[in-house]
Amino acid sequence: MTTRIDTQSDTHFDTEGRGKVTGAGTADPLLRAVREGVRIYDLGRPLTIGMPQSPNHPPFWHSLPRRHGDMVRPDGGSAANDIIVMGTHVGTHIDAFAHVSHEGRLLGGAAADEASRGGRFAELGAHTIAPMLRRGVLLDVPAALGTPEGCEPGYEITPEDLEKTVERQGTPIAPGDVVLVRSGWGRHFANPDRNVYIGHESGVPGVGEAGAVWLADQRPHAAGADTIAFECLKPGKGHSVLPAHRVLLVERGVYIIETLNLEELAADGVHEFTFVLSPLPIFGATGSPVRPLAVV
Ligand code: UVW
Repeated sequence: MTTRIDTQSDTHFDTEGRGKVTGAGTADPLLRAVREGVRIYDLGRPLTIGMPQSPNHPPFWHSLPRRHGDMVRPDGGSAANDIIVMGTHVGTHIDAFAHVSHEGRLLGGAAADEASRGGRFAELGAHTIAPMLRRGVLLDVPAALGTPEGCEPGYEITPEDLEKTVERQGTPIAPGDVVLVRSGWGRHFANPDRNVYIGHESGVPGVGEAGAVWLADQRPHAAGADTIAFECLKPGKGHSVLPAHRVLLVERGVYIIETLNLEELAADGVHEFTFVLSPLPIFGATGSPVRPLAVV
C-alpha cells in the first residue's frame, strides 16, 4: 500500500482535530519535505491468521473475547476488545542481536545462557534497537540479473550479484545505511498455499554466507529481504542452516529485517529512500514485529 501525503498548504488541524492552524514556511528540511508532499511505501505485511510464517516460531492468533454488546455502559456505549498471540519473529519483523548465538556466544562474546538468565536479554534485546531514520537502499537483484520473474527457488545471491546490482542502479552503499535485498520471492506471500512462500520443498532465494560478508563489509546498520528468513534456503533443508544470521547478527552487528514487501518499491524503480522503522520496545525480547516505511 502506498499513501500520498499532500501537505502543499501550511494548513493543518490542531491536536484535538479542531479548527485550523496556519503556519509559515519552515526551515526544518524534514518538515518542509513533508509539507511539499512525500510518497510513503508501506514495507510491512498484514498480520492475519494463517499467513505464511516460519515453523520455528509460535503462530499468529487473533481473537475478539469482548464483543460490542457484551458490556453496555449506562450511556449506551460499548467497546470491543481483542487479543493477539504471536511469536516476535512472525510477519514483518526485526531480529534483535539476542536472537542468534554461535557456539554459545552472542554478539560481543557474551555467553548466551548467562545473557538470558531470568528469561530476558537485558543487553541485546529488542528494547535496545533504536528507532531508525536512515538512508535506505533497495538492491533489486532480479532486475540486475535480468530475471524479472524473480530469482529461482534456492538461488544463492552472491557478492558479485550484489555488486552488479549496486552498479546497475548507481546506488553505492554507505556506512549506516539500511540495505534491502529484493529476490522477487515476495510475490509468493499472498499464495493461498502458505508453504510456497516458506519454500521448504522448493527452497527460497536469498543471500548466502559470502553475500552476508560482502554486505557486512559495507557497514550497513541493518539488512532486510522480501523472504521469510533473509537467507538462501536450499530445497528440502528448511530453516536448518542459517549462515547469514551468524555473520550479520553474531559476528558483525547488523540487524536483520524479514518478510518485507519490496514489490511496490521495485515496480516504481525506487532504489534510494528514507527508511523509517520503530521496533516495539519489548524488554529482553529476541525480536519485534515492525511496519517499516520507505519515504521518497
Ligand atoms: C526465520 O524465520 C528463520 O527468521 P528468524 O531469523 O526471525 O528466526
